Amino acid sequence: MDRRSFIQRASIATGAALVAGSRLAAAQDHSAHHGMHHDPPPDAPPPSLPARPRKVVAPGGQIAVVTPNGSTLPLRLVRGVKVGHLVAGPVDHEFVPGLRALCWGYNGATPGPTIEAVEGDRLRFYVTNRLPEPTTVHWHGLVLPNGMDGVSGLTQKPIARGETFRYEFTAKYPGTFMYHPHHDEMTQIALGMAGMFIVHPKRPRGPRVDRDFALMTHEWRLDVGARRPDPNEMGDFNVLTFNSKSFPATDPLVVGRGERVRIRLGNLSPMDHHPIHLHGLSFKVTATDGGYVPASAQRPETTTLVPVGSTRVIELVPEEAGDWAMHCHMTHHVMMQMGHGVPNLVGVDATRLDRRMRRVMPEYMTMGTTGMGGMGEMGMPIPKNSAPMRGGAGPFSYVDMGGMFTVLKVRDDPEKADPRGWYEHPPGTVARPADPAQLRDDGIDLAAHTVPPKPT
Ligand SMILES: [Cu+2]
Repeated sequence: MDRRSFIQRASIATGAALVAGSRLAAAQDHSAHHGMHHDPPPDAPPPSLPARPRKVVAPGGQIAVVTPNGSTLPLRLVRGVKVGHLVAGPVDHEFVPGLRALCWGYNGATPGPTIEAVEGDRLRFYVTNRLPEPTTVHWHGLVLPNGMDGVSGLTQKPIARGETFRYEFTAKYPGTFMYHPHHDEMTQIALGMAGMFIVHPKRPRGPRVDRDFALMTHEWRLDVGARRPDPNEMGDFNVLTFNSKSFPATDPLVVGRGERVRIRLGNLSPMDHHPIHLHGLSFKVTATDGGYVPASAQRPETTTLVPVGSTRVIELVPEEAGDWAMHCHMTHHVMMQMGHGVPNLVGVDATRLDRRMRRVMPEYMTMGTTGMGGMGEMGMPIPKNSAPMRGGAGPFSYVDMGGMFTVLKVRDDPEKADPRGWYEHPPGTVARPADPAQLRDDGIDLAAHTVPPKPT
């Protein structure tokens, strides 16, 4: 066994022996320089966000919904009926560069394409099953004839492997809905079968929006090195996603300062509710999958809980330009595979252990004793097909969050903005090391706050 594979095994098998060599020190030194650069990380996928997502799709000038990292289902008008085709089947999916898995989805993607219709539309969906087991499609939140509700055994026969079923109904009410299987849902939803279903109102409700996005939260259990998510997991999910992508692979949401922005959040995670938090502004929840929230009942919020099996529609008008974090506020939901199952070493004195280990491995160093910031960036060897604990390159240093994390990029001229570029801060508007003279001037006495003695 060479040293590299020993390091890998040591860090995976024991968790405690999180090992890094001289490269660690180099990485830490490097991150200490808070230099600005505006290059995208070398392995960042090109964002699929169109520069001007303002195709009008409904009366009253209502614009098309953008699904970051995703797509919209094409609908063909055939004799007054809008016809779409969903193909349920396996998907070789990339969560983030370096981490792929065999998932299930619709039309070769997870989540499936967003369905976009207008109130009153007659809709016909063909569903072809290319999964190894039967499936159905349930149109979550829509009011329709009972036999179109897609509950296997209760309202229809399951769609056998190789079969194509026809669903047909009228989009009676506008709203932000979802679709998913109702046959072996534990397996099929856990493997990625879910999608958004948006019905625009015939007459616009509330102020017209300039941007409209759809984001599905999801969580997965994908053991390090495994190729298939585990649908039996009930608690410890280690891949967290927006539209089945983890940061830094999540497409940013590029919007204009002062524009009215709508974000439609959906949650078909197996087990968890996600408190989705936006920085730098407050928003209102204007609708759920049950309908519109009356203006008199809309509270200002900075975080909204999106429970499993529901949607929350938020509207906001950002007033400050910048790169604003948008993420699940569960701290373990902005963390990836390698951060799970690690023993707690915070505050542990590992001096003796390090001394003994260095007899066999000169570069050994126990990690995690002073906290775990920066663990994603250390260049620690990680196993094939796995993701670091968290994070990706940012304009100042490594961003210590991954998973269910994306960036709301508020720009003065969003049409010209490079979705991969970072915000250029006006001079003097970035937090920086304090100036000793100013500290004195402001009456801050650092000597008054002594550091407690090191525990022995
Ligand atoms: Cu969460």
